[in-house]
Amino acid sequence: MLRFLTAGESHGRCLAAILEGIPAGLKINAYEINTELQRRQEGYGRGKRMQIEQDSALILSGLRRGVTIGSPICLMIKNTDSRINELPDVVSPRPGHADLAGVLKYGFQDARPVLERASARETAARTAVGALCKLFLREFDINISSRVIEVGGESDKDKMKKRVDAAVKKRDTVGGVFEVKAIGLPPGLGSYAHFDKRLDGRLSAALMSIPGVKSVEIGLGLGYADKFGSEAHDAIFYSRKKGFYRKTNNAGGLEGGMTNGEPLILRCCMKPISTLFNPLPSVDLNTRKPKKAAIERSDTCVVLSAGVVGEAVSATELAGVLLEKFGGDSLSDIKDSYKNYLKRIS
Ligand code: EPS
Repeated sequence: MLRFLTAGESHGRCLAAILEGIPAGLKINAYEINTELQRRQEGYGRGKRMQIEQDSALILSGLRRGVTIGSPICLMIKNTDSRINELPDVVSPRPGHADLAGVLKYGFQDARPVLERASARETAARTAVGALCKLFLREFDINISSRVIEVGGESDKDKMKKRVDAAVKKRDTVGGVFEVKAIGLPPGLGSYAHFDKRLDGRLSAALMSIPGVKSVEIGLGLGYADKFGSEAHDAIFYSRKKGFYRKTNNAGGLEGGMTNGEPLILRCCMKPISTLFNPLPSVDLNTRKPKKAAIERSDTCVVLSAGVVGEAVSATELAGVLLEKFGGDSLSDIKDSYKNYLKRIS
């Protein structure tokens, strides 16, 4: 079973993660992990923090001579900006962020302790974990990518940029839609046997847990709503060369909570970032008097970056279900079991 924890605050000493369950025998290249971390920092409309941080992960355990040994892998991403104790109190909660609910939940006097952990900065840790899982999946020719489908309602690249520029001009923010795609998956990962083993549920939870994601669609998603079944479901064909195959993929590669051998297609809506430089009305937590929401350094648009995080959290779930099906001690044993499975189903 694959499990991991992340820890760390946006302006604390570091972001950290411990990943347990990666088998022995996987070559780990820190460069690959750091490439993913740099990808997460990119995107038109990213904020000033991205010029301060050059995120890279230190691998503190779980390796010998660059190869995993089956023990927990500890990753650490140091924060350049680590002024958690000096930064000012946040006394007027930002609509759309965790601020107010967090203050009420924990009984804090201000929202700084809330935003420090609720910040999207945490996704740097999950991106590092996901990068390791992508390396593992690549051993089985399973590859994951993402792309921006829409920004501020526009799907043309130039018009997307114009929407971001318009948001900057208005001291506003803009969201959009990203798509995650996984190819090379065998049928049969995940299970219908118990609701919590359904891979569609697990992937949806992972993606929805990315700060700012407000919807997850699998395949046709909401597009199923106005279709007849005969228009929606993917007819099944067979040929000796291809085995079982489909000519459509409305299911987005998942049926009955399991992969069906087609590409996995996931789409997420990312809400506009909550911090507005032209803030919405809020309330002063001390006086309860009306006060404009706090302004924190932030981004204008993070849809591309959220897609990179989407790849990472999806890779983590996919690595988990692959290990659940094919065992988890050594990479070579898992590969043998995987090969036998592919042979049996072909
Ligand atoms: C982010 C780090 C944060 C924000 C942003 C994304 O750093 P700072 O608060 O120091 O600027 O820039 O987080 C948010 C906009 C948010 O609302 O959580 C990151 O590393 O992705």
